[in-house]
Amino acid sequence: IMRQKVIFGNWKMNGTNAELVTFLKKVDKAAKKSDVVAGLGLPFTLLSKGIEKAKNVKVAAQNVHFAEKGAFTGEVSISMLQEVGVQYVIIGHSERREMFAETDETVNKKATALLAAGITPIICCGETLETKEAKKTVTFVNAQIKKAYKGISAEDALKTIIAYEPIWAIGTGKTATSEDAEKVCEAIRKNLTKIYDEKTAQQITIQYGGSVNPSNIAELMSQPNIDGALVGGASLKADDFIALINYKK
Ligand code: G2H
Repeated sequence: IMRQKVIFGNWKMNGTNAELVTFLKKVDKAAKKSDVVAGLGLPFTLLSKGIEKAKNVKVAAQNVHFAEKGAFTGEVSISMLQEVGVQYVIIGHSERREMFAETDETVNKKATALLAAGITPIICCGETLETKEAKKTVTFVNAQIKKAYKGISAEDALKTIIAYEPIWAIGTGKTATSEDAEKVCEAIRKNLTKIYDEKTAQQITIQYGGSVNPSNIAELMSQPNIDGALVGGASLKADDFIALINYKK
């Protein structure tokens, strides 16, 4: 995949199959006419229905285990996701890092395994308020990215998406200013140039996430290094999601 405008919703632990069907009836039509790649991160129980009903909306899982199979109670493998047709997986979301022991190492293992299976990982990174106030955001995020991409070739890196989500902006109503978000996304791209090369770095899609909504998306998307958005709360209502993917209109 080449660098493109990619707006994904992230339903987190929300939604029923019935709600998803109603949502997609409206959103799928809008996605067909939108000039961005629209997608939806769904809980495991909604993936099959999402894939069945969404023709113009990509479907992502919100987690996966890196092992092929085995004694991992409560986990889902890559081939299980492939069986239902999943093509994208969000990995390393800060909620999983904070509450479910996700680490840079497991993120790297998941990214590596997903790429080997031909699935696009959406790799999340982002700093806490404490790190931001200590002015260590770029150092911290660069370290997360470096560890996430450890051992991954430039060719495979091109098949990934990065989501920069400052933790202090998630679900708090506090969005990073578009300038702040741009600065960090620019730093991430510079870091990718160091890890790989300029050409590779220029082709990787970088999303911003953290209290994105219909009224702030256009300004965020107008930043040169912000190619897309990962949207939680505002992706739950069809009308809001349609406004997000039609931010240009
Ligand atoms: C960040 C984002 C979606 P929200 O977690 O991944 O959620 O838009 O609700 O801040």
